[in-house]
Amino acid sequence: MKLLLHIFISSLIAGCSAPGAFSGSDRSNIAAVKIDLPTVQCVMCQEFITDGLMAMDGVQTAYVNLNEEKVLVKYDKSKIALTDLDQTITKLGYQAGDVPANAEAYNNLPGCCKLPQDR
Ligand SMILES: [Cu+2]
Repeated sequence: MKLLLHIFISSLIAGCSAPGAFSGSDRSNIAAVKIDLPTVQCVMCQEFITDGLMAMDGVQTAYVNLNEEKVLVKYDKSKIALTDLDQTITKLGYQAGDVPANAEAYNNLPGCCKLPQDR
């Protein structure tokens, strides 16, 4: 009797499932900065500023400290410049460091968020 051996060669294609290059941010691009918020008043201000900064592409975290009147921002330097952060804050109606608030935005803030002399 003849035994026929059929040899099946199966080629296994090793799927190299490496996740590939992350298109996102490189850790070395992350910077942290504290920006003075001399006109910040209340919890609402805190929310406005946090939300405004977090909405920016490249901002990782934004934490407003009401007692210190500062915001701590971690951001991607390859996407955002420090002046962009200032600009976002001033457009929300708040002074950012030495950069004055946008007057119109400030006028549109709720009363509790304005300086005591403007309420
Ligand atoms: Cu407020």
